[in-house]
Amino acid sequence: MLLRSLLGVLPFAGVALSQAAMQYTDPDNGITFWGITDSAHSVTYGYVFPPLATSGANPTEYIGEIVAPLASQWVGFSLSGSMIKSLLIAAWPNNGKIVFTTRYATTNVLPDVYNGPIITTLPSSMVNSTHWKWVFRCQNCTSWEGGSMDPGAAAATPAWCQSTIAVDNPADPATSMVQHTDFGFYFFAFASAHVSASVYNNWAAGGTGGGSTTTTTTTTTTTTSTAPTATASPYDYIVVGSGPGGIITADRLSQAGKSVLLLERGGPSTGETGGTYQPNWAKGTNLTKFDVPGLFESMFTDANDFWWCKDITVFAGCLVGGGTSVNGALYWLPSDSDFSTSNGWPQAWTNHAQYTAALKARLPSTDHPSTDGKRYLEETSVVVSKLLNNQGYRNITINDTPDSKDHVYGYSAYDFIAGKRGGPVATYLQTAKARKNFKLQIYTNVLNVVRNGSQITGVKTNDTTVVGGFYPLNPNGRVILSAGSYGSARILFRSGIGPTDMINLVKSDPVAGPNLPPSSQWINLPVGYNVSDNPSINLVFTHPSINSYDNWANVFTNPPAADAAQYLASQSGIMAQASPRLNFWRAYGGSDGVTRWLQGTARPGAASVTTSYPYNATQMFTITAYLSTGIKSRGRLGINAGLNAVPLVNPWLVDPVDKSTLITGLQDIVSGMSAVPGMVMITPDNTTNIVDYVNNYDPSTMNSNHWVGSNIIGTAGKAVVDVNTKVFGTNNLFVVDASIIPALPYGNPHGMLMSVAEQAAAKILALSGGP
Ligand SMILES: Cc1cc2nc3c(=O)[nH]c(=O)nc-3n(C[C@H](O)[C@H](O)[C@H](O)COP(=O)(O)OP(=O)(O)OC[C@H]3O[C@@H](n4cnc5c(N)ncnc54)[C@H](O)[C@@H]3O)c2cc1C
Ligand SMILES: *[C@@H]1O[C@H](CO)[C@@H](O)[C@H](O)[C@H]1NC(C)=O
Ligand SMILES: *[C@@H]1O[C@H](CO)[C@@H](O)[C@H](O)[C@H]1NC(C)=O
Ligand SMILES: *[C@@H]1O[C@H](CO)[C@@H](O)[C@H](O)[C@H]1NC(C)=O
Ligand SMILES: *[C@@H]1O[C@H](CO)[C@@H](O)[C@H](O)[C@H]1NC(C)=O
Ligand SMILES: *[C@@H]1O[C@H](CO)[C@@H](O)[C@H](O)[C@H]1NC(C)=O
Ligand SMILES: *[C@@H]1O[C@H](CO)[C@@H](O)[C@H](O)[C@H]1NC(C)=O
Ligand SMILES: *[C@@H]1O[C@H](CO)[C@@H](O)[C@H](O)[C@H]1NC(C)=O
Ligand SMILES: *[C@@H]1O[C@H](CO)[C@@H](O)[C@H](O)[C@H]1NC(C)=O
Ligand SMILES: CC(=O)N[C@H]1CO[C@H](CO)[C@@H](O)[C@@H]1O
Repeated sequence: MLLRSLLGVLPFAGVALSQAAMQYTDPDNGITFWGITDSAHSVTYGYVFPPLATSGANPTEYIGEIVAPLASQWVGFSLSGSMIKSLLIAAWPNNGKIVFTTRYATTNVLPDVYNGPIITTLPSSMVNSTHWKWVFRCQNCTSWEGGSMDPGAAAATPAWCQSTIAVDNPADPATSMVQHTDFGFYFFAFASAHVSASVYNNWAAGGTGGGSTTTTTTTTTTTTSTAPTATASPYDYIVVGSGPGGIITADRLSQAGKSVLLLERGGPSTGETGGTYQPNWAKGTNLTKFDVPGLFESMFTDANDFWWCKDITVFAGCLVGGGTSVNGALYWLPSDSDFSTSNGWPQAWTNHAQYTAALKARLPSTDHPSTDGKRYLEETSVVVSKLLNNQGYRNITINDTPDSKDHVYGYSAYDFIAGKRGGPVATYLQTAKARKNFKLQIYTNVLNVVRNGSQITGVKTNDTTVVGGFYPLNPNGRVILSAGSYGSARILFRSGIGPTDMINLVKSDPVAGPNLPPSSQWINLPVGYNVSDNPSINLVFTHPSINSYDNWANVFTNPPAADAAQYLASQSGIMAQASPRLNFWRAYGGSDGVTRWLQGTARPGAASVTTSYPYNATQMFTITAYLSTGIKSRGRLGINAGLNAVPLVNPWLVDPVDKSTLITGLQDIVSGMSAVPGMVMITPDNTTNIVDYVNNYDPSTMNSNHWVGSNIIGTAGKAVVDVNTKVFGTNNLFVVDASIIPALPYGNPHGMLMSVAEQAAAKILALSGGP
């Protein structure tokens, strides 16, 4: 990445210091920092250090935070006070998460990305409707090439810098950026900003509060808070997480007469669940952001994005419905291939027909979601169908023949119902809620399962109204984890189940560590390995017939008045559908003898465009090409020291034939362009060929949010759950969510996952020894 300009060389001499670092406690995380809030931009810069060494070298780390109003597009600092030959750290918000960069400049141009510091973003980092906050641990951060800062200094002058101009590519830590728009210095006695090792280590591991402010202070206050005395009622089944896996399982178990507690860490989503977050234009109705299909693209551009799990570094929905309350709702009934042994399934799972039929009966699909039966904004499907007709594709109704996935295209299908988001929340959750033996409890975060060896006795939650936050099971009761590919893996680590390196991170955490069972009871399973996600690459085009719908930019704040009115009146029109319009599939034989499938999704608008030529944004549309069934690449997910869930090894295009197949697929797509007069590719444009485009594609934007495999189903020694979805080495712990799926299906996975949940619930009920 080329840097457009530099952070700048700050003149140091002669600057009058108007502020001095003071001690304050951040109310959100309870961490005691020393720092300032600059008077010009109201940006807070805080730091706290571990104790100085009594002999030998001082620790080389600290915890810092930047709290900035959204007007500050990016903020940086230099603890040495110099901008050249010094460690520069900058951060900015992007899609509800914080992106940070470490830089170093030797001259007054081009601060390069600098390697060496080990930075961990801590869980209290967040973005809300007014501010962004980055709380981080910075290790190996007190010295750098040719310089250092002294954490024992009695007088130092760190610098801050701030910009009202966004970095060029906010998703990319290595992005170019123009020079800061303002900067300043202040006085800081680093020597006073230290806390005890235990307090520091707690905060550094993501813990909150509980800090004495200096190493010399001892706390003698007695606690006056009253501990809860109520004990939670036991249940036959405790299901953790109300995503599609959890909702369907909980519904079927409660239908069978079992008492079921469904615990969800997030809050309401659609109006039906009590959700109230809605655009102004829908005020006075029960239609929320999560109900209106046309608001899908605005999930990624809303500053108040409370629905994303803030402690998972990829997109994951933390609200009732999980991913199905925020996703594009593309809904493909599973094929036989999706459940085949060649796709990793045990033989006992291959006969999925009755479960898929049960799903279809509860949750039909539609490729014309508008309640008037008409299709809207279909210019993109017309153009792309012309492109594909020329290449031997057939036009089908996709969910009529789920096994047809080679050289076919059709209108995008969804599980929208009556012009609104449908999915498991609108169907299965409603039947469950009508039963007396079912309870959904929201805003309850499950921390770990509580177990005595292989026997699970219940779950520990953050609920402070019951003793120990503990929810017990009935005798023979069972726990089912449905917290998603990242969430369920983390609960397993925190319960002493998984690879030893992950459990040791939990052990080091002052809050979570003590809840682990003794190491003699740890269960070593490949939790987090084997993860797969579709690699996806966008091609952006223009065509004179396209209406990009203003790239969906104003759908939440100010959509075309007629479209909003039509939707409010009858849930019809453009707002009754998410952005995709056409989907297509093609099979590719690989040089390694393996067949891989390519899925295309076409939609008006584009997430980003890179071209040096002028183009007409009103006419742009995107084809996303995903590689699905057959890919060999696998990654690994896990947790970091702050217990945030993170990808540890990226799963995209690791296998060379995956990569060459996707390149061939992209080349095929564009090869037919001459048959469509007026169609121009603007990303990549004609200065970049497809091979270079793929080679230089930012991996973080290859993510399709279709993570599977972290708790892979299979045989003992190779997998995490057995043929009944029971976690190996336990008597009564199960996982039912996307994490058990052994390999990606042909298309976006939630349709297939819901059939998995139907089948899993049947197998769990049939398994002896339960309640
Ligand atoms: C932005 C985006 C777009 C997508 N688009 C599509 C699409 O168009 N079509 C498609 O088929 N798929 C799509 N997907 C993927 C699909 O949504 C997921 O595969 C699916 O939601 C996974 O379901 P799940 O049950 O495994 O977990 P999730 O849906 O992730 O649900 C997990 C639930 O558990 C809760 N939870 C997590 N941890 C805890 C805890 N410790 N205690 C209590 N509760 C907890 C969460 O809050 C959440 O409600 C998309 C995903 C994303 C993120
Ligand atoms: C610490 O950072 C320096 C660069 O400043 C780097 O050379 C060194 O390898 C890093 N040390 C560790 C242990 O990461
Ligand atoms: C956003 O977070 C900041 C920092 O914690 C806080 O001061 C502010 O009140 C929050 N705003 C809202 C709307 O919650
Ligand atoms: C909204 O939902 C509530 C509760 O289901 C219902 O009583 C009310 O009539 C609904 N309002 C509208 C405008 O649909
Ligand atoms: C597919 O064929 C049907 C029937 O002829 C037609 O109505 C539809 O528009 C075609 N689909 C596309 C995307 O062109
Ligand atoms: C438990 O965690 C959830 C999700 O983070 C949160 O909304 C809730 O307020 C927490 N409850 C308590 C008592 O802290
Ligand atoms: C744990 O299980 C063992 C046998 O499996 C039993 O002897 C012991 O009493 C149990 N401990 C508790 C605290 O329940
Ligand atoms: C851009 O495209 C739109 C829609 O085709 C058209 O109305 C408009 O005139 C075009 N603008 C330019 C500058 O060509
Ligand atoms: C590349 O595209 C630009 C913009 O569409 C066009 O002006 C130019 O002629 C093209 N060059 C070649 C070599 O096709
Ligand atoms: C079923 C399966 O493919 N399991 C693999 C998961 O990953 C581990 C570690 O790479 C392998 O050993 C397993 O075979």
